[in-house]
Amino acid sequence: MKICRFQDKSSQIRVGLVVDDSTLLDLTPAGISRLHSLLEADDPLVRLNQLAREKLPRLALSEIRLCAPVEQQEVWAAGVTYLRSKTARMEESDFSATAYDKVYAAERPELFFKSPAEKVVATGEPVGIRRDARWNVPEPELALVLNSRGQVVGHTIGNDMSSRDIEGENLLYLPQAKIYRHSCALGPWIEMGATEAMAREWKIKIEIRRNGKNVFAGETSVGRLKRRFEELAGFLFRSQSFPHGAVLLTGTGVVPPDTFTLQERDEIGIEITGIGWLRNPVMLV
Ligand code: DO4
Ligand code: MG
Repeated sequence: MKICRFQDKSSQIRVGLVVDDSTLLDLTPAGISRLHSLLEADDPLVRLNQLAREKLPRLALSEIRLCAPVEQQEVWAAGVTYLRSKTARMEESDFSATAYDKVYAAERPELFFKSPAEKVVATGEPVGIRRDARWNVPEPELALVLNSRGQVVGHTIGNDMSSRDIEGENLLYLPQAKIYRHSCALGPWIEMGATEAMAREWKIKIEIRRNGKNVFAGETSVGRLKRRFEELAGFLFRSQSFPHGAVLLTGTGVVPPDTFTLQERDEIGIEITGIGWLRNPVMLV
């Protein structure tokens, strides 16, 4: 079952239950005005099944605007969790190469802060490439939606936009390579109820179009993620609390060739089978 945040014609942000490719149920008359109450429920699926049986207004997806599926959660990211990410990063960096090698194998994963909720962009909104970087890439990632108890209650699609030249120059520049305006996209909605075993069957696909032509396409499988979801969530919640819950990107397994960099007006499409599509144009920030 898929839940979303959306804006209707009145511009008010509401919560919806997506029923099929073209329709959602507006949960406002059932007293649900925030995702938080669903994510924190003892059994969100039981609650969603009850809501699905209620007589609620049906809206066409074509008539609403989807908002990023985050309210007050911090967005964090795991890194170097796929072999492909480790090798690409070891190639781009001279003196930091061993750091990537070590963290891939270490017990403790790499986790970094990515974005406050209010800076996350939704599907359809532009993601950014830094004007002081010359090598910019998208990172298509499965995102875990965690409640305040650290439980994985849903999944969404994330784009961890990154400046590879800045990161490659010096690993201490990682926050600048990763955190800037429009550097994090999430959406289109949250898929609820899939187990880790189910999610590991999903494919992550990306396509990038420029002037109407495909300039890069790649794919991986969530099954190639080296670490278990609970392991990543467990480390994130160590000596830390998230009263609003958190979103955790799980790392990229698709890296375009070294000759590729994003350009303004490129169109990025990321599909995770089992969730849907996250689509964003690119702008210079
Ligand atoms: O170590 C740098 C970041 C890694 C990352 O974002 C990823 O592997 O997805
Ligand atoms: Mg990443």
